[in-house]
Amino acid sequence: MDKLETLKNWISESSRIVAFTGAGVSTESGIKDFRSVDGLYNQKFEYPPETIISHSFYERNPEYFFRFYREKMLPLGFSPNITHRVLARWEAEGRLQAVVTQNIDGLHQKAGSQRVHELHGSVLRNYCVRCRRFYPAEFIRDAQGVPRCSCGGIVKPDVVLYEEGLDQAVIEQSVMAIRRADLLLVLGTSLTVYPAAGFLHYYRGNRLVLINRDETPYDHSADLVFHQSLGEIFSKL
Ligand code: CNA
Repeated sequence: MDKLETLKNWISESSRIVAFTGAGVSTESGIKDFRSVDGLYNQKFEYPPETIISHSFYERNPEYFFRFYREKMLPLGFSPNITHRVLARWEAEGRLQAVVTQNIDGLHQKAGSQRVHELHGSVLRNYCVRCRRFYPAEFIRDAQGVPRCSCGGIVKPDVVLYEEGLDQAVIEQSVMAIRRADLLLVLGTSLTVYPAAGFLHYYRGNRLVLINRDETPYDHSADLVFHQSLGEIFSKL
């Protein structure tokens, strides 16, 4: 049986699918990832993205951080693609238990997914670091320089920066979903960012499917691997 047929069979036999997603799920919506040949890493900046969106860089140089963030990290006005939509459909059909995502773009929810665990937060939520007042993403986009609350505090995106810890409740929900999964789909992630990539180790089943254009360090431990574009595969599912 060919690989796609196997995948289709596994999907139809599953009722607790978990999708573990990364930036590659959103490239076909027009949002750049970090590591593809045309990703953010390969554009010319004074520092690599991971330096700029680290906690210490944000503390030292908030002006620069927000300039980069506004230009490159604030993906407003994009629409979900076929992969987001199929995952949402499977949840509505009772087949998919949860999406665990490293993405911060909110596109899974925009496609209709309800159980989405956002390991790295979301650009759609922003809070004043002093009074905790909430601000929408448009406020960050439209502000000049460092966005400030009416109380004077910096309005910080609810996004986990490098050097910052993940939210404990989100970790627990993600681990629980992955442990209980009968089929784990790992989609569009280079699996190089930790601790997120390590979550795969919580899976106990024997149907680990990896769909990613480039090779990943986990290819050898997957039960089925596709080095293809997600749109190509999901348009057939
Ligand atoms: P990454 O390290 O940039 O890897 C993305 C992977 O996706 C690469 O290995 C590509 O080969 C693959 N890929 C790209 N497009 C496709 C496609 N159409 N079909 C199949 N595979 C594809 O991204 P990760 O998510 O692994 O890295 C984690 C970082 C990136 C997280 O902290 C994210 O928050 C951060 N990020 C998020 C977004 C977003 O929210 N959309 C965008 C850019 C970076």
